[in-house]
Amino acid sequence: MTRYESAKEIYAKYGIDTDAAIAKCKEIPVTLHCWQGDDVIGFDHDGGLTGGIQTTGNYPGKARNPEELLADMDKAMSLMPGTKKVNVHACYAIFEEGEFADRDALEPKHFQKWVDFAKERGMGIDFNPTFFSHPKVKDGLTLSSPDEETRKFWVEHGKACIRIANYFAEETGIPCVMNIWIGDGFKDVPADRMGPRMRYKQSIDEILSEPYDIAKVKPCVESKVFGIGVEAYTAGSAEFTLSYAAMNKDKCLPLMDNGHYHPTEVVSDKIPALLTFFPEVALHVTRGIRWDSDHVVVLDDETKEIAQEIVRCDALDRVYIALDFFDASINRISAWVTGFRSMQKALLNALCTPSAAMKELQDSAQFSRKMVMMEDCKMLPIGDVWAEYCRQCGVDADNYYDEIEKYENEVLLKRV
Ligand code: RNT
Ligand code: ZN
Repeated sequence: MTRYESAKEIYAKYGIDTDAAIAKCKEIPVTLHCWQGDDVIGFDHDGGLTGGIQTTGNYPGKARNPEELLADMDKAMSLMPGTKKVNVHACYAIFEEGEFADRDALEPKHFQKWVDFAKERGMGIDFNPTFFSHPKVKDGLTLSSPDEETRKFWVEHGKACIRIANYFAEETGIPCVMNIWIGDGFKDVPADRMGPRMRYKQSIDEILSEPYDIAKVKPCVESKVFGIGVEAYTAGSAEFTLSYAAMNKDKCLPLMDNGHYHPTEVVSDKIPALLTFFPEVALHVTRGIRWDSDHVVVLDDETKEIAQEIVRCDALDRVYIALDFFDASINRISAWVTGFRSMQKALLNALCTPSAAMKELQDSAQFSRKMVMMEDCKMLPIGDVWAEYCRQCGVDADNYYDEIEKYENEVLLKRV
């Protein structure tokens, strides 16, 4: 008997069909963000990263141009099991030699190389307007700016991005999740909290007045509690974005990034709360250490619990799962692969959990038995199911770093 066969028998005693879990896991799209590959810089500006987010570290070999970034993504994806979608930020427009378009004038053609890349690999594309790292961010503000020219510029950027998101959906045949996140806020106690929020609301209204079909383009609003340099106040707070999404349910989705809440709040608990009201919700899965640090996702308790909730709520088709982390202190390809695999492990683990049985124990108030079963589940041989999943997907279950190290020596370290 192989280890997988033995695991299969053990899970069967809990009523779990591991073959079905593996088959299901293969179909769940997880969106891989392009920005881990170059520390959230992109191709349309020379300056550094702004907006209250930060990459730290100076590991050698980061991608310096579109060719390198796409090659690195390819290398990373070759080591990942499962269905991938790619997440592109507007600042990753790929221009022809001598060509340039500012953010308010971006067109679908500036993203044609991304479409080619995605189509060749049978992937969909998600998209993000880039409201940071640009000279038109005025006094730290974009869509909430009191300066009308500034606000308008960023509204035009948002509208351009809707058109590009539509192009992605049309070309790939897969809906495009388009996430609006702004870093607008204040370092110190504001004298006016409502003004920026009223302007932000008006700006999102204006962006979403651009025609689109919600079946194809799925605009999201992502909240945030604070950023570096905007510790006292953010315009797009949790209450603001959630209310906006709730009041505009037919036009957009709420997006929760699990680094964007107070440290004892958990997104896993918010998922069923939102699913009670929204047809669809979107996630950025990340790992914050003490702050919104965007460490690489690992198989920790909260990542597992996020996956558990999506599966328990039978909401795999209602929750868009995207990754959002950026670590510049380690091999960036390894960061991508480890983060993606961790999310996949969490999903496979959730699919191999006897949730229905435990729900019954809860509903019949058998809490002691439920606790015992939950603890027993932690010792089930998920590693053997994972190994079989990886085998079926044609990737190694472990030791993938050897391959990355080879690429580092042969490719990354030559980038000087
Ligand atoms: C920032 C948000 C946002 C960004 C990306 C790059 O705190 O999480 O989603 O990380 O848009
Ligand atoms: Zn995010």
